[in-house]
Amino acid sequence: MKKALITGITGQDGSYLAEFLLSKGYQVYGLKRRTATPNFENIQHILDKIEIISGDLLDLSSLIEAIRASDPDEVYNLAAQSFVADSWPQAIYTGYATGLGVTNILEAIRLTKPDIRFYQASSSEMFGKVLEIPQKETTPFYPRSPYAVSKVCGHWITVNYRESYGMYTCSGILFNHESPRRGLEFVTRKVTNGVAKIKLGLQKELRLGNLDAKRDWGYAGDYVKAMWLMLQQENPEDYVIATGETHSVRELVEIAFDYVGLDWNKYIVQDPNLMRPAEVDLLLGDPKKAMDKLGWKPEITFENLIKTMIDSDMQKLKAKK
Ligand code: NAP
Ligand code: G4F
Repeated sequence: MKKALITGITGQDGSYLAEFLLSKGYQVYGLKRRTATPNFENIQHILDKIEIISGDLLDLSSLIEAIRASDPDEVYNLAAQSFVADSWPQAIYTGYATGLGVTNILEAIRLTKPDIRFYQASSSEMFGKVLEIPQKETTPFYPRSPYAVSKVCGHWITVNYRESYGMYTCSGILFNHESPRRGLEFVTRKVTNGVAKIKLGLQKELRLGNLDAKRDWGYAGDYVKAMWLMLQQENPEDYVIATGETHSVRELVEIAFDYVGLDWNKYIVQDPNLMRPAEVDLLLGDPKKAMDKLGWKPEITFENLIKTMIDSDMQKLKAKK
């Protein structure tokens, strides 16, 4: 039985990856930092099938202990301060967690079990003010937020440990991926939850920032399969994972309000406080390498993804009511 350690197991991707690895027969361990209130919502349904290990990406000793305790074949580093907007007011913390945290986990692996196969959650945010359309593995980075700068650090240290020590380390450069488990602060979930609340009479308006920004949005359940596939190859390499389609926030809003039969113009309020100090205007990925080498492809369309998220938010809100 293969063993995997997932950092960030309570997050969106961690929960889908844990489910996927369990379905492949893995023994799954999840690193969980201490929080004052419980946040097991995404993994509640599989808690009896996985083992939780206490630890924090900022605490090297806890990472070494986590690797000793789980003795994994594969480590998936998904933990991060992942909300771009908060990376300006928390630039230093983001640098520690999202950037230096990657060096911590790589050091823990190098010192304990260097033949572990390692996955790093790199991000399309690294392309930032894009230097090429569409973006692929060879496109240079131009990060536009403290988050993206930290991810570039995490990305290159992953490449560096591969080249310096011959370790099996891969980065997946994942474009935005969403699901009903997406945090409420990210724009897709903010919109689907807001639309559901408006439809149910629980909210009167939805305040958003930049409606012109474009993203290549996919489904998280599809993307975790690519993470696993990267670690099953003969040689470690980096891959872009994307749908190859881009949509604006305005299109997202239109699709969402249309689905519940409402006119979005009546409810959307543009709020200057939600504009970012530096924006990433357009992301569009080219997943050709992943399709050719990994045999990976996205399964769910953008429109269906948004509809599924609205259905799920409706259900949750009705259950609460
Ligand atoms: P998420 O829902 O925000 O989950 C982040 C996870 O990291 C949570 O489990 C969180 O734990 C944990 N974490 C944060 N700081 C930690 C620390 N210091 N020590 C240990 N754990 C810590 O993020 P996601 O959407 O699943 O994304 C997973 C990873 O992929 C992240 O690295 C993100 O930056 C990257 N990424 C995401 C996307 C996307 O579109 N979703 C695209 C590209 C890359 P708590 O529950 O305690 O907060
Ligand atoms: O949903 P977002 O906050 O995601 P963003 O910034 O693209 O980052 C996500 O994807 C990255 C991959 O490219 C990940 F690395 C990262 O961890 C995270 O998962 O914002 C998307 C767009 C932005 O252009 C933002 O300015 O939506 C725009 N937007 C407009 N109004 C808004 C809002 N974003 C948020 N969160 N909230 C708004 O009210």
